Amino acid sequence: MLSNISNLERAAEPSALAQTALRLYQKHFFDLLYEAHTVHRSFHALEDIQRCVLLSIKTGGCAEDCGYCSQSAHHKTGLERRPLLSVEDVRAAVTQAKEAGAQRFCMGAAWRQAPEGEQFERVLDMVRTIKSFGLEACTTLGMLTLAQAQQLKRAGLDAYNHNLDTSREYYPKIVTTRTYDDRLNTLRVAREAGLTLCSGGIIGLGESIEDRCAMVAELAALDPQPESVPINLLMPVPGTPLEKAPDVAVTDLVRTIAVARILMPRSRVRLSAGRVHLSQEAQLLALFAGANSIFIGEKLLTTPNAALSADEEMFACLASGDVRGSVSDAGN
Ligand code: SAM
Ligand code: DTB
Ligand code: SF4
Repeated sequence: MLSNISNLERAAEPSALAQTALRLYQKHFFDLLYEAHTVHRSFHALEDIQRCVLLSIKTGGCAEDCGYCSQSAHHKTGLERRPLLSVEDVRAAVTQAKEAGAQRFCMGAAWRQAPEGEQFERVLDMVRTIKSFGLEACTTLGMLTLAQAQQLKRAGLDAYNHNLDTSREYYPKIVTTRTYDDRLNTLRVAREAGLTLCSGGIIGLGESIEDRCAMVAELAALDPQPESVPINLLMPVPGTPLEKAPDVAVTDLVRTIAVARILMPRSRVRLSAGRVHLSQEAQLLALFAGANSIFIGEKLLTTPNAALSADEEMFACLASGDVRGSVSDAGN
């Protein structure tokens, strides 16, 4: 019943891998779940679910026109713009994140490309600050030059986040101010500087099943594969072109995670944006299918996240099987 995905197939071209991804995606839901969970168990410890905290260090006014984003200057979203935070602001946020049990701290900036000069120096100081707390450090600052990537690496940065977002084919329907190859190039630059890669995408942009599979295939074809793969469920933002994008079935989100888990067995797959729209059961299904990280805290970058208390309850259910609120309480 398990697909025998050979090493050869794993190292294949994105288009060949996309066929494999589609074949997996279209399996019976339970067969796919079974296979993904089997892969998950053989590569990861079940209790290893990483908690990360996000902080928007520079908010809004971005020159890119990403159709989903609250921070693009091309859309009227009413978001309050905020210039680059101070290192002390970041220190306070990292202190709080550590207290909340985070293992990784990720800073996001609404830049098309990371700036040069004082602002970049400040970001390097922020990275050093995160590392002084013993947390993994990740940043997402837009496009990078090799020299910038090397400076970030020297400051102690572990990972660089830069998402492919969707398939190569669908990409121009979502973003017109940069190309898919620009994205892949920044990933190459970050890798060349010795940073680990965090790259994933968004489900719910109106994309087809084929687009989802092609995106996972593009990621899986990177050699080496990204160590971290965030799968975001679109947070629809009023004022963006995608504010009324069609809803996604939970099974489709879970199928995408399962395919990512099978094709990138060693990567950390992150159940990222959109948890606030998922029931506890849906999130548990995503974790069963191979996700092994979540963002914690009340905010993602600009949109709300699941409450810490709800996450604690979810982890308690996982650990003990003590389902709060019994079936009979639910009126059955
Ligand atoms: N400007 C940088 C960039 O685009 O690489 C970093 C910040 S950007 C907000 C980081 C990622 O967040 C995007 O690549 C996208 O995948 C995700 N994202 C942004 N807005 C989102 C939304 N409304 N719903 C889900 N994911 C979103
Ligand atoms: C990623 O893939 N998801 C995170 C992180 N990488 C930077 C960001 C999610 C942002 C969701 C929309 C918002 O809060 O603005
Ligand atoms: Fe800018 Fe990143 Fe938002 Fe695109 S996703 S508009 S690059 S902040």
